[in-house]
Amino acid sequence: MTLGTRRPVVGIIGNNHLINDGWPVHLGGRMVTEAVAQAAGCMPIIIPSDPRLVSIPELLDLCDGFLLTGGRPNVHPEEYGEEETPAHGTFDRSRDAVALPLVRACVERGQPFFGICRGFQEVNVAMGGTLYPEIRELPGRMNHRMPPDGTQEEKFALRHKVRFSKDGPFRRVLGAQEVMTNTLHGQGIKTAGARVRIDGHAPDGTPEAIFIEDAPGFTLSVQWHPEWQAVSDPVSRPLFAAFGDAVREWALN
Ligand SMILES: [Mn+2]
Repeated sequence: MTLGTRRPVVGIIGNNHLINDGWPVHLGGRMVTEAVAQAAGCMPIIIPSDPRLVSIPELLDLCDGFLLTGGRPNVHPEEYGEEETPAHGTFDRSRDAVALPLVRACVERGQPFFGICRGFQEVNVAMGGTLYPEIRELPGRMNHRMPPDGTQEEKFALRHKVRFSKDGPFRRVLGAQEVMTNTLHGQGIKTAGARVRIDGHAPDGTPEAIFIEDAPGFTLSVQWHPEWQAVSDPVSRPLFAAFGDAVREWALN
């Protein structure tokens, strides 16, 4: 099969938000759409993450791959069998209801997805893993959250190392054992889900890079934000390029 004039389609699973004092919108950041188009070479479309509006079979059919974005709302702890507390922050139950079954379906089919930040946490929860609501409160952990003040450059500055395992896919894709990344997350993986392999850690032991063991498709997901300067950053670019290659391959088969 050929794709004709269109590029492979990446469905962007973003968040439901209220803007302008209560105006409800489906949101996908421009950094992400630009990264998909310019660094992965695919056509970005923003999916309304609401199970009343879209079904999983339709999404799998319409899109060649999926990008699960970061976002302020966290995966609801009920999804991993824990009670809601104030530390868990805000939620997006509609997104949970789309993203979690979508990840499981993609793993099963070998359809590519790339999880970023909340998306990374979502992949873990979809596979049965759990999260810490606030990792900076754990002994020995650094603060991985976004600096509260400063310019966008300062917020997305490279702030910690991530070290990959010797024989894992991240080292293969990036050609490096260790890289520097930004860090803008409050939550982190507590226990890894079934087949979730932690392939990279921050120096304080926080999981930063995962993939799904024995999954037929692209499943790499990261706790940091590679969409920041995706075209020029030496770590972001190969990740998006590898994702784009996987989506192209899926689209052609
Ligand atoms: Mn981090």
